[in-house]
Amino acid sequence: MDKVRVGMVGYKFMGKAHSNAYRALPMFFPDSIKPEMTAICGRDPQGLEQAKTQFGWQSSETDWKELVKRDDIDLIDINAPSDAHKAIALAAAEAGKHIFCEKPLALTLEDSREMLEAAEKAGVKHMVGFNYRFAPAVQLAKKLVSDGRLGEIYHFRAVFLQDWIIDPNFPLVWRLQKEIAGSGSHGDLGAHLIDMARFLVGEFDEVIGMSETFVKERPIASTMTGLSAKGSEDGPRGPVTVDDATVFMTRFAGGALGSFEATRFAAGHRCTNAFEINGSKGSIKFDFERMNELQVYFTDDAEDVQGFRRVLATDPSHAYMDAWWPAGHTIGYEHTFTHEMHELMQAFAEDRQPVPNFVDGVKCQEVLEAVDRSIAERRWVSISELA
Ligand code: SOE
Repeated sequence: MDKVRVGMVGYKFMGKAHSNAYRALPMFFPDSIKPEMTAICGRDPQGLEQAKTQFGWQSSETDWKELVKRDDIDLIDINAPSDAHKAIALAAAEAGKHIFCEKPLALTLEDSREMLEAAEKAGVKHMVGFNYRFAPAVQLAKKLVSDGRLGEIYHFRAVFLQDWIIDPNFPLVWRLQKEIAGSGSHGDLGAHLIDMARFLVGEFDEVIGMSETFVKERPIASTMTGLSAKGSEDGPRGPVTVDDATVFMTRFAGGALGSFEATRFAAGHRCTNAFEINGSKGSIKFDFERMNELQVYFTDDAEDVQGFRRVLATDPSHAYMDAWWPAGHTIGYEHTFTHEMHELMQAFAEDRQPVPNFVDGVKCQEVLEAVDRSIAERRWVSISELA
């Protein structure tokens, strides 16, 4: 197989990020299988045409049902809003297409399980978009934990803090509507934290959480692109049906304790996706706003120089970095998607499932739902209850 012909559903924030990754791959990872940008799909013909030309797609479809039927497409890339994921993924699997799907995989655990089952039954490759795993500094964190250099892990604490809806007149966009988004900060941001925790520390055992919707009604949105939207302050308002903030605690199966906070009400924090891990031999700290760096502390450093050191994960020996620039020349958000698509293409080359895949999507959804249950029933919930 020398190329993978892609049909992509959605062309806004994630559509742009994925298109950029498909375009960058052949230039920076010339040994990778080449993704061919065969068709882009969206409902609004005008916006679609503009995206097709701007991003460099060969053709377009306004109906995803037509897209999944096309013989000239191998992979369906789903980055439409969350309520569309399941129907498209099931149809894609039915048509024998490989699937990449953005996170959170589905609106509910049950739906995500159906998607996994359909993909497995069809024998296709499946991947879920937890892009932050692919930051080289996060890969370094994984290596330090896996190699035992932090010793026994005691704590994982993570926050994903944003502030883009702190204005009570920010419009009621799809991300604030349960029937389209599934949940609010929990599924949008918390999902990334849960995946990061599973990647670095392992499976969750039990959780307890709480959440709040601080602004309960907002002006109806007229348009949304990325995280910006327009609406009229004086126009009609509608109910916010998701959480603005969710915090929870966990006990990991391996014995470590974890704490998590996802919020869109942290004034001054545009995209603080950060974690800290404390082990018996040391600690590490990561903050996506300084994504090229990992703070590392080892207990066996000489006493007079003990302290966190800033490791710049940009040497050729750091994951993916030999494909980019000389050491010290940093990379950004978009590179996480290029690395993610590289993993997907590697999975084609090696004929294996990419990682993270729908199994990881389902496991993340289990934790999301266990936290929701814990909040509704005001108690600790064991992940095994959702089996
Ligand atoms: C919006 O909150 C958002 O773009 C998420 O949807 C992404 O998954 C996250 O990476 C950044 O914030």
